[in-house]
Amino acid sequence: DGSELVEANNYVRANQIEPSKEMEGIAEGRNLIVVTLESLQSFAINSEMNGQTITPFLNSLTEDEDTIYFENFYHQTGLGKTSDSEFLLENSLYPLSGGAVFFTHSGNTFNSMAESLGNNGYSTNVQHANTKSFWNRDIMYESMNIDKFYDIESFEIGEGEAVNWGMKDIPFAEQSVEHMTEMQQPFYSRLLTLTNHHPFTLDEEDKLIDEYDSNSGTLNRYFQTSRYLDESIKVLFEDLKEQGLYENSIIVMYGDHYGISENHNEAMSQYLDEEVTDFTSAELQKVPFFVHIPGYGEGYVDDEVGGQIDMRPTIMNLMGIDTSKDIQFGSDLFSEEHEEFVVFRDGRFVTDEVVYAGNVCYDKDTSEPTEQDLCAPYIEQAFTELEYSESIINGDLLRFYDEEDGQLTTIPDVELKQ
Ligand code: GP9
Ligand code: MN
Repeated sequence: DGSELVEANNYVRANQIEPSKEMEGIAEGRNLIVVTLESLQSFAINSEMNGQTITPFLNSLTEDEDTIYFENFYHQTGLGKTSDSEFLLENSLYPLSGGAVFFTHSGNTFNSMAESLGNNGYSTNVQHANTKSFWNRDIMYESMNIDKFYDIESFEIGEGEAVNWGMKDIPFAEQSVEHMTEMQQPFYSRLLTLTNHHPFTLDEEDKLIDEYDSNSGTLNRYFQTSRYLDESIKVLFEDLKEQGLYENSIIVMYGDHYGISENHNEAMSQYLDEEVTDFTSAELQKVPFFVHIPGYGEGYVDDEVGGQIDMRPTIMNLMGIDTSKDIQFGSDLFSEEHEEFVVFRDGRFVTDEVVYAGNVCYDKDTSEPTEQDLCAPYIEQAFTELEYSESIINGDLLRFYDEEDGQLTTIPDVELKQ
């Protein structure tokens, strides 16, 4: 019942922190471009495969003066894969344990980032060259108040421009920027890439590096499709500059989930040159998170431990939009007060000191099991947090929340003490 909202709200308020003053509004009024880097894991960034660079363009961004790159950032998705990452991004709520929330709760009331930006004068859209009903996106995007969905019908796929799941990322990047030239500014445009998706197949001409040489064809090809994805991001940046959209935009990019599952542990251990333990597997859930602000000038690599749940509060603070009255489970990564505690959808968690996986508490420095006591206090918090988020979704509780004044509205059968 609605009393769960009261409890969840109390929990969120008790854990609320002050966003960074320094970063507040740094991108206010600019266009916001968010790119989902399909299946890209952090192990590919600033690394080589048999002497070949996997992501040269993204690597250059990690050293770029206008980019903050988060190297200890984890995905928190479950069965809903890409769609779960979109859900985390838009709502700063956890996805569900039992299925894709895009399918199970698409009729709910949400307070998405898109809706909030829309209320602040932004036109909002998603661009993705796939069938609109995939992951039930067409329905869910309406619930999240996204103005427009540029689905496969909005793209022209010429000869040789499709591979694997559909349109290749390079022509997709080009046409996405063309669409942006027609959008009402300021806009919030979200791009979902697709080529770096299992089974990671490419046309010969798009293979910019060799395959790897393990017993896993999947991992072997993954390096090549990651390399191709990287190239498409370079094209995206070039085209934004060419169209004069670059300077007045902020570009945020994140990896949505792992591309290489635990079925490929043997091949991964060959690549990493170490045994893949439960500890390693948890650490492999790191995905890249880039915040690129043209003209910023003070870029650096940030080692703050964070997760996808933090994207909404972090971005909204950059856009100068107050989220202190929103129900969010994440917080601003740039804030001094940000807590280094990331809960995975399956209950594993990571702090700056420990990793909890397979019911074992690992010391991050040694990668070895350590005293369970060091993890114990977090085990309950992880559970509580997932529970509160889940109860909000299952009860469609944001129906009873007034976003504007941040107050609980009348909840049947509950007496509100405020
Ligand atoms: C499909 C794309 C990929 O539209 O989002 O889906 P995934 O399998 O990664 O969730
Ligand atoms: Mn995906």
